[in-house]
Amino acid sequence: MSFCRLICEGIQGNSWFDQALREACKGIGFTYPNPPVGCVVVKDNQLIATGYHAKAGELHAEAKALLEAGETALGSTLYVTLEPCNHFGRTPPCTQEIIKAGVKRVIYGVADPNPHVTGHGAQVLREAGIEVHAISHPDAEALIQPFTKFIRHKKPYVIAKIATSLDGKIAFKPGEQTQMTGPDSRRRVHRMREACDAVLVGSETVLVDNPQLTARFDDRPAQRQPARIVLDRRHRTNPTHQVYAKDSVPSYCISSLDELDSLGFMSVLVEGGGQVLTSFLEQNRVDELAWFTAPILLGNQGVPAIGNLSKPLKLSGGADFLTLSSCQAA
Ligand code: AOF
Ligand code: ZN
Repeated sequence: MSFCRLICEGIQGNSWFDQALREACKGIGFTYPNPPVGCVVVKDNQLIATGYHAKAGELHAEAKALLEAGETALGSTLYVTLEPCNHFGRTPPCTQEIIKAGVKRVIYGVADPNPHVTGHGAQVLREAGIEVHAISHPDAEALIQPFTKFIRHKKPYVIAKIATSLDGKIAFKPGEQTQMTGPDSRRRVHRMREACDAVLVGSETVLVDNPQLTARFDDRPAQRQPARIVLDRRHRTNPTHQVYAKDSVPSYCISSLDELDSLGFMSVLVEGGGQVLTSFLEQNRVDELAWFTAPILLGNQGVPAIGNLSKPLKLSGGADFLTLSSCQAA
């Protein structure tokens, strides 16, 4: 499971843990610099309360769910996607809320990669006599991939999105826009934009496509908009391009990947074009590749998706910095 697949397909199952994951998903895109976290409180096989972390500075998922549960939390089981924290940050430790509420059992999906928290939350709960199970859930891991990368490396989690013909081309001729993918892929891409902190393209894409880089859906308003970034080393773009529209989200024009890091985003969706994607790949800066393949052939004169590489790049198995997230053809 990858972060992209999780945000595009959602959580399908109906276990208590799946419900906690579904709660967590409500916070995706809003929690920066915190991870999205979800929680459900269950007693006698009945759902008592739910909670999710909505925004940094606001209640953590467990605290919110326990507040809703009140006294009925006594003797309950708490399912939470992330190991409960045991530190004073913007909010007090969740472990103390859990102990105070008299929770009997805690089942959590993944350890908190935050060096201030790792291991201690579970340990403190166990010391208080609470039964604790860490289940290493792959969806819980996927959910916090951007947070994990950001907290460990102080760099954004990079998702590279690319749409090609079956023969790996991104346009029929240079300088020409070729519509390839259909409504399903389009919906997925806009969902990715909605979930990521920022969307990045190269200057060539701005000059050829003049994209807005906003999240748009046919059947609902977008819940949030990503910041927009143009990687423009030669200063070819200008304020009249749509990506620089003066609205509620900021736009940035940058000339290096170091500059990208200093912007401090937790997740960035790189949408191309070929040169930008190649430079991210060459510099080992792609964490996840969302490759859409359209049932069309563009021929040898077509524009290749990837430019020259200095060495072959193996996408799965051999290279752990890349996860191939294949999405079906339109
Ligand atoms: C939890 N439940 O819902 C979240 C957690 O500054 P604070 O107090 O909001 O703490 C932020 C840190 O807490 C964050 O870096 C991560 O380690 C953890 N997030 N923990 O038990 C939650 N959002
Ligand atoms: Zn907490």
